[in-house]
Parts: sequence; structure tokens; C-alpha cells
Amino acid sequence: MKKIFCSLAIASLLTVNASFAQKPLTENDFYQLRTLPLPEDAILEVGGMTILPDGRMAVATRRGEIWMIENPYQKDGTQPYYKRFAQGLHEPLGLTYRNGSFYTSNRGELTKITDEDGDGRADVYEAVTSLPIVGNYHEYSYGPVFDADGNMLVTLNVGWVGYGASLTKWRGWLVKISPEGKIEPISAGLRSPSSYLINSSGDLFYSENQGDWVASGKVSQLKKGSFNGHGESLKWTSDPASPLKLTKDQLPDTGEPVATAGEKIPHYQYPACWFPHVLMGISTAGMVEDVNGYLGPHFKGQYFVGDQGHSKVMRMQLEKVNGEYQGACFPFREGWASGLLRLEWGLDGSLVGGMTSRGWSSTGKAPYAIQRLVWSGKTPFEMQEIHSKPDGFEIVFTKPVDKETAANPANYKVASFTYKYHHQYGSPIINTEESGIKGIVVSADGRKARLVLDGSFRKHYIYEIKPEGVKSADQESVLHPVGYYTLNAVAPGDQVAASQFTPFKATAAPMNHEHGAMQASTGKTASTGKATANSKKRVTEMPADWAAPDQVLTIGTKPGLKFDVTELQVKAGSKVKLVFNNNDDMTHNCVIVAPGSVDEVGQKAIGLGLKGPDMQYVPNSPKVLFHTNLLQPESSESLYFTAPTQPGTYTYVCTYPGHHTLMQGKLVVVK
Ligand SMILES: [Cu+2]
Repeated sequence: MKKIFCSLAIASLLTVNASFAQKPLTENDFYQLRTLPLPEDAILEVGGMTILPDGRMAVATRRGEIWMIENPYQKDGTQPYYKRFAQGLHEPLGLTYRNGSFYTSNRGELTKITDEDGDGRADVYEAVTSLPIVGNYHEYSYGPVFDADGNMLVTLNVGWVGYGASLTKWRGWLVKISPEGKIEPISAGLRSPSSYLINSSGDLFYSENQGDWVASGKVSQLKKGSFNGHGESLKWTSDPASPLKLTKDQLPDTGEPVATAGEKIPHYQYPACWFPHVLMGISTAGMVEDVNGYLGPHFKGQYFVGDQGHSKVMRMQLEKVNGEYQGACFPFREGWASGLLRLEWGLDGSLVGGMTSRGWSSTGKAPYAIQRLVWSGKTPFEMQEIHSKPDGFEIVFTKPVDKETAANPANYKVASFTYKYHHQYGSPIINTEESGIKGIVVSADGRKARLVLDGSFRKHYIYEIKPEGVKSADQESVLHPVGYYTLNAVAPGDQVAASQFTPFKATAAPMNHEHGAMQASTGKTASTGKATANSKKRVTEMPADWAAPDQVLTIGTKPGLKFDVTELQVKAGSKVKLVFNNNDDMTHNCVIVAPGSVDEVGQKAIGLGLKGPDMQYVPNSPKVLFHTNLLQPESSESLYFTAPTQPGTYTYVCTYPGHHTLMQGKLVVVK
């Protein structure tokens, strides 16, 4: 008996193992998060973070303190040790250590802090210089980063008065501060420049957040005399110290594509890499360059960019075409504990994330956290790089591909789009177009697939590249089968001769239309049937058989992703007219969903990707009961519907990507 039991147990163990082996691989199989235990008596909302030469970590908190962390790597399972080093600062949002002193940007001062007697506590706080401020809550100051000459670079957030405003000189600028404290304006047009770095080639980049004048998150090179898009900073260009003379009335504030608007603006700096809003993250933040290949030799020389709102790290790969940087971003590792503001390399090669979410909500629910990301030593199957080619793109994979799937054009999708340039908040995706694939050449070693595209290229557009059906030689799927390449210029070089193309099988159409993506992207959703299903849910004229609505509800919008009413009541089965007024300066819709389904519907809306704009970001789901279209600022729509007969708490929500977690209200249906 015993023997039989044992062999049965072993057999069932084997089955369990086999089913584990077949599970799709996840980010966690390659990169693991380790959470630092935090002391109970400290509120470590990370604003600035730096690693000291001896491996200790120093953290500046938004509460105005600096903490030293010994043994952050938890060697041999031991605990880290925390000690408060400094206090009394004003929301420091940067921290640098140099020649035995710390430097940090407070709201109104760049401060040098030194422990002169070596007791592990700060003794001397010196003002390097005052930073310009009028006291607006949104006037964050970031940095410093030292340049090669020992000057300090500091970025200055614009204030907020219902729009981003430069209320004092040089808000919305990158400034250079000499060791003597003299401020020199360098580059204009910044909005919320929370993070910047000097790369191994000595070039300076910053990450920017979506907002007014800024269509989406992006990473741009910062050059002296350049303009990065936010109009308010130009208020100060008549000052003799300004390195550029551009004025706000020279900006084409018309909502035309940013791809072409930039050509009309003197000194305009196109982003090196757009991080499409929601499709990647919602608020790009801390960045590091991996010169050492800490996260694997396959990503050596690439960048890792944190996202505060989505609690994730994204990957960016840059190349220079015609002397300018451009490149692609990719998803990399989500699931961090809080809003990821800072990234630094630990001395052990782990990627350390410093987090905070107070006032800036994030998908990671902790109010603050510190975590380290460690590479497992395994190589994920990913698009390692995307390169521009005169006739298309070349994808470099981290591992050899299965040549059959890699040569089949049905296994790829390529589409391009841009955004509007205007003073309004953010932008919808516009001008989406799919590219047909003429041919594919897979390299002999199986590491590269060269896609030759139909048609002409659109300069400064973002190309979405999805190798969804490509497998590795060992039959793994691409872990993150999407990348967004910002095509500022088409690379020169040789075209692929048509005779080199892999001949397509008759069954492989030039593009895969199965998912309706083509129809959606050209605005013909009405013919797909999906819109018909949804259109019954959007009745904007009073049904003929109604004498009058039983009840009229009015919902408006407020800044900060809010409806102006958070709860409404209707009688089950009654005839309802709902007036939705969008009085905010952002685009919103109003979608009534079944009880308990708001997250599911919100996630589905995000999942619409490039189809979203044409679908009004309303997913085709039975959980969607009624909905308006997406409304531009200062517009209104009326809906007519019969209230559900089933009493309960329904939700009205804006499903525009990034809004659904905050922008909700309760629709209580009563008997
Ligand atoms: Cu909204």
C-alpha cells in the first residue's frame, strides 16, 4: 500500500512540475523585486536618492529629511540599518553626493549639506543659491546633477493655476548653477522635468510628463538654447540672459500634428523617444543608463525609465540618425510597490527604485517604498533593439528566432501615429495608419528580422511595432511584443533588394485584418459591427415613444480627474435623460457599467491601444450599459436610457486611458 501511495505521489508531483513548465513566462521569471523593510518611525517618501561610494544608500524624503541606509542589499539575509542624517528641508526632489557633501534641490534653495565631525549627522547646511519660487504648490525643483565642469544642473517645474504657469523667472527651464551660485538659463519649454541624466557620451536627457502643451510622456535631449514645447516658459526670453528669443505667439497653438508643428518652431527639440500615454506609462520619471549590462548583457548600453503613475520600469534604446538621437521604448517590469520616482544602480548591480505616491496616485498601492530589481541570469526573449532602415526597420532579438514564424508577415503589425500640439492637456492619438509589410529578411544567425515596409515614412511619427506571432528557436513567445520607435529621421543606407525577400506563402496576407485594427485605425468602426452593438448604448435623441423622461441627471467634470457629482440615484426601470457636460480642460467620456465591473471595463479600454480613439475608448463589453462619446473640453452630450430593472450600485466612469481609477461615481438604482 505504502509503495503505491508513494509512486502516486511522485506521479502527481511530476504532473505539477510539467504544468509549471508550460506556464507562460512572466517578467518575474527574469527580474525579481526585493522589498526593503522600512523603519516604523520614518515616512520614507522618496524624493531624491543616491548611492554612496561605500555602497550605502541615501534617501531625501518629501517630508524634508535625509536618511542613510546601511546594508540596503540585505547581504546573507541581514537587515538594513536606517539613520536620519538631516532634517528641516522643504520637499527635496533630488540628491547628489560629491566630495563628501550632499547637494539637494529644495523648493526654494539649492542646499549643500555636510557632516563635518563624522558622527553620521549633518552639521552644516549651506545655501548654494536661492531657487526662484512664488510659493505655488506645483513649483517643484529637481536635482542637482553635476556637469563635467562642476556646475550644478537643476530643472524647475512650472506652477499650476488651472494650467502650467511660469510665475517667476526661470520656471519651466533647465538652469545651470555655478559653484558660486550664479544661475544661467539653458533650455526652455519644460513642464514637469522630474528626472534627467548625463549619459556616457556626455549628453543630457530629461523625462517629461503629459500635461498642457505635452501630448504624452517623452524623453528628450536637453541642449543649450533649445525649446521643448511648453509655451509658458517663453515669458522670460526677452531677458538678456535667455539663450533663445522665441516668443509664445510664434507657437502654432492649433492642435496640428506635433510631427509637423515642430518644424515651424525655431529651436524646437523633437523628443528622442515618445512614451505613448497609457500604452507605455502615464508619468515618466527616474532614468538610468546601463553601461555595465547589470540587467543582462542583452540590454547593455540601454536605459531604464521609471513610471510614477503606473509603478513600472520601461526600457529605452537610442541610436543616432543624422547626428540626432532617436529610438524605441518597450515595457520591462511592472508591479512595483508604489509610485516609482527615482532609479539608481546599487553597488551589487541591482536596480534600486525609490517610491512615493502621496498626491500623485499610482497603481502600486503603498504610500512609499524602496525596492531593488535583480536579474535572475536568464535571458528573456525580447526585441532587444529596433533600428531605422531606409526601407523599414530592423528588429534585433535577444535570442535566435524560429525562422518560420519570424519570416511570416502575418506575425507582425506596424502602425504609426502622432499627437496634437496645443496648449490643452494631453492629446488623443491622431493620424493612425497601418504599414503593410513588403518583405522580411531573417539574418542567418536568426537574431535579426529586417522588415521592408510599404509606402512612405512619416517623419517624427511614432511607429508601433508588434512581433506578436514571432517565436524564439526554442518556441518562447516575445515577453513584451510591442515597442514604440520615434522616427525623427529615416536612417540612410542600403535598401534590401526585392530578390532577397522571403517569399510569402499565399495564405499570408500583407496585413492581418482579423482583429479589425485596420478598420478602427481608419475611422471606419461603424462597419465593424462593434460600434453597432455599442450604438444602442448611446442614444442621444429622446426615443419617439417617450412623452418625457421620468428623471433628468446632470453630470459635469472637474480638474483633477473628477466628476462634479459622486453619487446619483435613479428608480429601477425609469426613463432617464443624462446630460454630461465636460467643463474640464481635458477629454472625457461617461460610461455606465454593471456593478463591480469598473476595473475590468477600464482595463479593457486601455487594451484598445491604437483602436481606442476611434472606439471613443469604450470597449465592446456586456458590462458597458450606456455611454457617451469622448467629449472635448467645453462640450456636452445628452443620453437617453431606461434605468436597469435590477436595483444595485452601478458605476459611471470615464474610460479615457489613465482616468478610470479616479474618475468614478456611483449610480444607485433603487426600487
Ligand atoms: Cu476622463
